[in-house]
This record gives sequence, C-alpha cells and structure tokens, in this order.
Amino acid sequence: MGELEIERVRALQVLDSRGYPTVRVWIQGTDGHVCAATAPSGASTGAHEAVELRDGGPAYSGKGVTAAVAGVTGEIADLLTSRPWSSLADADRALIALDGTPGKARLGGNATVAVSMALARAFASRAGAPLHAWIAEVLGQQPRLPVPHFNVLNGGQHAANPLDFQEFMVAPLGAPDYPEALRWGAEVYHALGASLKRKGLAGGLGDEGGFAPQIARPEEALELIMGAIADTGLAAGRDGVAIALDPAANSFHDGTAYRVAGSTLTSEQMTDYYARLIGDYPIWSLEDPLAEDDAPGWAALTEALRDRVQVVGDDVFVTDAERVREAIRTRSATAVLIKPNQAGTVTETLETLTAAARGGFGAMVSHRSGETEDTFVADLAVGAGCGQLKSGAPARGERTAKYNRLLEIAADNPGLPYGLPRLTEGRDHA
Ligand code: 2PG
Ligand code: MG
Repeated sequence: MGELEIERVRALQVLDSRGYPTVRVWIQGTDGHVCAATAPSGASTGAHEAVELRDGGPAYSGKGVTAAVAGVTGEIADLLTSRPWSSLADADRALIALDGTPGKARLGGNATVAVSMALARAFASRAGAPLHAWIAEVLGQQPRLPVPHFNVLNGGQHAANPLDFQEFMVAPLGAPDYPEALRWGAEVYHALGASLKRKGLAGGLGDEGGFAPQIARPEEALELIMGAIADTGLAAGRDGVAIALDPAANSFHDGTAYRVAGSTLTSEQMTDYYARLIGDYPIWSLEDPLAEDDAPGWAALTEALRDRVQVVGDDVFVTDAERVREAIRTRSATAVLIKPNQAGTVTETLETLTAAARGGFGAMVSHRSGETEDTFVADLAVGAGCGQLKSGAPARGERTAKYNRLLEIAADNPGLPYGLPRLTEGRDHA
C-alpha cells in the first residue's frame, strides 16, 4: 500500500459521557477521505497511564481540553502534514518524539490517542479495509468476535453507593454467537433492573450504565446477579452466563491494607476472600484484584488462583508492553486489559497485544468509564482476536455504540468465530 499523505488536521473540544470535555480529531487525507476519533477518559486510573492534558482554571472544573486541542491543530497538524507516512507506527513514533516526555504529558495522551485512532482509521481506509480487518492484518491475528462483558452492577469510583468493588460483569461465554450473547446480556440486565425495583433497591445508575443499588457487600451484588440470571432462564456458568469482576483494588487499598465492606484485609486475606467468592459463584475473570503496587501479592494471588480464574491486570499494566513482559516473566496475572488511552497511541497498544499473545497471556479490550460515541475498541477487540471486550452495560448510547458496532461486524462477516480463543501457551481458561 502507498504512503498516507495528510492534507488537514482538525480538532474540537467535545463532551464525554460524564459531561466533561474531551478531544475529537479529524484527519483528512489528500485523497479527500476524512477520518475522525474521540478520546475516552478514565476515573479509576493507574499511576503510570499516559497523562491527560487538562486546562485547569474555573471552566468545566478545570477539565477543559482547549490546550490539548490547540496542540493538535498546531504542532501535531504541522508534523502530520509535513511529509507522507509509510505506516501507523511511522506516524505514531513521530508523534511520540514530538511530545518528548515519557507520559505524553506535554501534548497530552488525550490528544495523541485521538490523533492515533484517527490515523489508524485513515490507514485502514487507504487499504480499503474495515478497521477490524486492517488491525488483524497489522497484528497477524485471526479476527474473532469477542465475548461481551456487560457491567450490570456498578460500585467503587463509578457509583454513589457504598459498594467497594467497582464492576460486576456478566459474560455470555456459552452463547453460540455474538447476537445471542448480546440478547443474553440485555435480558439479564433487564431482569436485574426488575428485581432491584421489586426489592426497593432501584434508583441510581453508575457511570457505565450498570445499576448502583445501595448495598455494600460484594456477596449481595453477586446474589442479585445470580437471581437475575435465573429469572431469564439462562444457565449460570461457563456454559451459559459467567461472571467477571473488576474490584479495581487500588481504590480501596490505603497503602497498607484493603478495606472492603467494613473489613480490613491483608493481601493474603484478600486472596482467600476471592477464592471463597470463586467457589460460591461462577466467576471466570478477576481484574485488578489487588493494588498496582502490591507486586508480591499479585504473584501469590496468581499462583493460588490461576487454575480457577483469569487474572487480569489493568491499573498495574496500563497497556504497557514492557510491564506485560515483566508480568509474564514473574507469573503475575494471566491476562492484560487493553485501553488505548492508557498507552497514548494505537501503535503502543498493538505492541502490548503482541507481547501478550507471544507470552500466552490473555487480553481483554476495554472502554473507559468516561466514553464517547467512538466505536474504536469494538474493531480493536475483533482485530486483536483476543475474544474479550468490556464496554459497560448493554444500555446508554456510548456503551451500546460498541456493542452495536459488533452486531454490524457480525452481520457483514458471517464466518467470523465468536468467543474466547485457545491460548498458544500458558493457561487456557475457555
Ligand atoms: C476500569 C475502567 C473501565 P476507568 O477500571 O477497568 O471499566 O474504569 O475507565 O474509570 O479506569
Ligand atoms: Mg479496571
């Protein structure tokens, strides 16, 4: 394929799903094609994520992104229109060099990720391929439709309830295909809503569209979800609807201990607690069970639980290839959560996916709690062939945009397999 020549770069400050500003970018090639992308934003963030550039000051509680937008229409536009680009990696590396800081703090990871996502779309459009197919080609992976992980019950930093664990997801591992998986997820979500109403627990929603009842104990949340699955008549477990948790333990670790539902626990006690939960409920995946700086805890927990559950690192890896390679060496976690805006460019995101695939690590592609209409992660999950995506509840436009994009991809590509892949090395959780 020939090189990409860029004619014009445009950017605007727009709003994300929480009503805070974010960066939207348009890239126009000399062939006239325009590709857009919008940066998402996290609330429970890892310490080593790419840095968002925020304006400060009174407007939007300091969260304006006018400086980040100015960087895109100024320096970044000058760079991108200065010469043709042979590949996305070529352009992303130039972007990283232009920023010149380790965390993309100068231009902002929110600016660079939006630019990089728009560039990926421009390269795909140049190749005449849908984004997911282009990504699969770049990665050398077999594309597949991911198991959607629906975050139906929210707590932690995403909700105003006393529940310490952040995400309770239902994952239709046993569905025969993606459209059926979506139906199962939506039916469980509605059954849960109805049961919360019956119990007088309805009311709040979390940032990702899941229900946020006033409960404190993870077991109560799990019981409610089990009841909802039963109400739909679907089977609970790996042959039907399994459960995935993202406790996001950074948010309840006070530097020395974990504080969950009124108890103060060591990392060993947390591991025992998870072991009990896994014994009592059909939990198949556990993300950020411990805090990001609890390295010995991660290794011990993985050793104890890896035969029973997928152990996913999010805040601890921040979509960084080197951190993933280190975890593969030290057997800490068995999978990585993939968020392009943690890395700050699509190229670095793809490098992390490659590092995971080579090491027999699983990968789950993820949205952020602050989202937009952009569906990039749906295509990324398909192209990566990793078999897992989380994009919040099966409700609210910024969440369903991704799930609906997967429906389109499924309809356009009838032969695409659905579900978890077999991992080449390491544990196969399927
Ligand atoms: C997470 C995410 C997405 P946030 O912790 O996995 O669900 O939340 O975007 O707030 O980091
Ligand atoms: Mg997480």
